[in-house]
Amino acid sequence: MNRRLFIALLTAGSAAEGAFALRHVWAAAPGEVSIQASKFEFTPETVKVKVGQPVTFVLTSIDRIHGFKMPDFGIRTDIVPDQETRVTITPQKAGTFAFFCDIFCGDGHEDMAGTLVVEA
Ligand SMILES: [Cu+2]
Repeated sequence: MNRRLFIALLTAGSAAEGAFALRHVWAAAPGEVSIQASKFEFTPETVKVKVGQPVTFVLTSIDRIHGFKMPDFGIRTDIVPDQETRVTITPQKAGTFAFFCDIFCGDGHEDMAGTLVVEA
């Protein structure tokens, strides 16, 4: 096999894996919300939940250790690559609440934030 063909096959292979990984990230069970951390964002950035209904955030990172802090709910945890971190809350009041990365992860770190919208 010549070198160029080999590289093309490698590229095709990793693109297919990427698509699978993306599907996997979003395949959350009922009551679960997957949030993926990467430099320098959370995906999704806005998460909607209902008052009084328990919700488990399934946190993953695709590049390095990030933090996940949600001060209004007393939550802070690390998000470690190749690991799922689960945090469960039961929001008791409607409103808009911030979450953000609290581990310095590079030049865009200050913008690494998201919003939890709790609907009545
Ligand atoms: Cu950060």
